[in-house]
Amino acid sequence: MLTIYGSDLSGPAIKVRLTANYIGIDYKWQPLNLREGEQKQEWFLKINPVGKIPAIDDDGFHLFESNAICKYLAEKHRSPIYPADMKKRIVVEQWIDFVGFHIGVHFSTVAFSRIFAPRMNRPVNEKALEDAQKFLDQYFPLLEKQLGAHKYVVSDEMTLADLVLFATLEPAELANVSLAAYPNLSAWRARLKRQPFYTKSYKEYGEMLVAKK
Ligand SMILES: N[C@@H](CCC(=O)N[C@@H](CS)C(=O)NCC(=O)O)C(=O)O
Repeated sequence: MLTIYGSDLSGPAIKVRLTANYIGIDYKWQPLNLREGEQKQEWFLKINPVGKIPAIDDDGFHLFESNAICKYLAEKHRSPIYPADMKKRIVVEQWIDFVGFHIGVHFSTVAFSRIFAPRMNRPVNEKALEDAQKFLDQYFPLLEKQLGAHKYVVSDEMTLADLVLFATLEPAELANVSLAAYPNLSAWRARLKRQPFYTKSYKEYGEMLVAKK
């Protein structure tokens, strides 16, 4: 049995959960209390020595890092979202890296500053926030172009790159990151939000955050 250790509010954990849902894998969802430091307890450090979520235990096989977990699940279940063909797979990897390095990093800065810092009474680095927003403004148009050329990020086929981007953008409204200037990106997002992999075990991020307050 697969156990996913996570938290409802963690983007990387959301990514793993949505990927498992999309592939159609049965799993046990095990939320950890990050505020209480459950992720640093000895039993969990045996699963992930870094002391972070998400991590999985798949019948004794332990793995951490959300992208590695998603690739493992897709590969294990031979899902077409992670193509077997070498060139097709590398192009998916390319977009996963692009999303991670040029969108995810900056999006996290904005989300942390606008969602979590106020909740945790932490100071906001305004310069870092402004720079992060500028990077997003620079790179969103590229995704807009991709999604204008075909149905999904890489092609007309859904891939892991879509799930990685989708999970990354989940708190957009709450983090006050407007996607209104990107109609293709917005329509792609709305389309995915209507699919069972999302509606099955997921509530809108904002709804969840309010519930957890
Ligand atoms: N690169 C990692 C990021 C993991 C991560 O930063 N997890 C955060 C939650 S979003 C965490 O566990 N924070 C608690 C801590 O650092 O103690 C991944 O993609 O899995």
